[in-house]
Amino acid sequence: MGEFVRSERRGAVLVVTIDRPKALNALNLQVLQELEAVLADVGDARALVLTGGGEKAFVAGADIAAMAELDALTAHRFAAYGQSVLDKLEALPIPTIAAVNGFALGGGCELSMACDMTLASATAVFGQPEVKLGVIPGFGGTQRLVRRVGTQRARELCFTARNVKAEEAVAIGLALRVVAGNVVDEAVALGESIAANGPVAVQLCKRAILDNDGQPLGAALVAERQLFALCFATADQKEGMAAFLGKRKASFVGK
Ligand code: DAK
Repeated sequence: MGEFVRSERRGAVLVVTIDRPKALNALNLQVLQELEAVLADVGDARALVLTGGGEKAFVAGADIAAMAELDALTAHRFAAYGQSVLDKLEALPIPTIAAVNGFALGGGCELSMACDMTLASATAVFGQPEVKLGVIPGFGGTQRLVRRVGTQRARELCFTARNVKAEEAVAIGLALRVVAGNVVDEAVALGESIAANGPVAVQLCKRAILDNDGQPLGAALVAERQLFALCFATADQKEGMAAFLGKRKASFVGK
């Protein structure tokens, strides 16, 4: 367990909390390193929920005090490392859910977009305010934001640096839905509902969607049918179909 990043199992779901409330959970090098270490060992969890500690923030961005010390070379290294950690999060085999419980600004918004889905509390605020600081998004914001909300909206959000509240975040596709109650509980419930399905099939769905983003349809469909065929090499496919035909609940083993 790190100083700023902790994880706990809730059933089949691993809940990872970035907990540095004095700086509204801002991402410095140590936070990124601790997050990378947690991502490297998710055990047999079937879904991961990522959230922020404290009442106010998911993550209020990259650490501005730390960034203020960078030169061009160290800024490039910091961005490359941050991008690599977010890439690992995005490529995690199991589904990931960002439970956004307050400010998700700059690197925090980018972190939420590296997750498969985002649930927003009523107090969630998203945005890419980097241009107010004289920099551009450095952890993938100019790229993943386009994929989530489209080119025109991404341009508007990056150029204006304006904040986006929870309802609007849902309307533009930045979040899946607004949660009235506890957003982490709701994210865990979503993770548990996913965990009830065939784990290999869920993981291959993720692969099919992620690996083929932006590919021509023909090539993507070739990849999809290869992954579909792969399912037939698993015990879970046999169990899932036998359970349906036997009118009973499937018991998946993840193989
Ligand atoms: N970094 C460091 N400290 C932060 C922080 C941050 N991003 N956000 C908040 N804090 C600290 C505040 O300094 C304050 O510390 P103390 O003064 O108490 O010591 C404490 O958290 C509480 O914050 P506030 O007092 O400001 O709280 P408020 O409720 O008044 O305001 C706020 C909340 C979220 C609106 C405000 O804190 C705020 O505007 N924060 C900054 C948000 C922001 O601009 N985030 C984007 C950061 S830029 C790159 C790599 C990465 C990136 C860019 C380039 N390369 C290397 C190329 C990414 C950039 C970003 O993420």
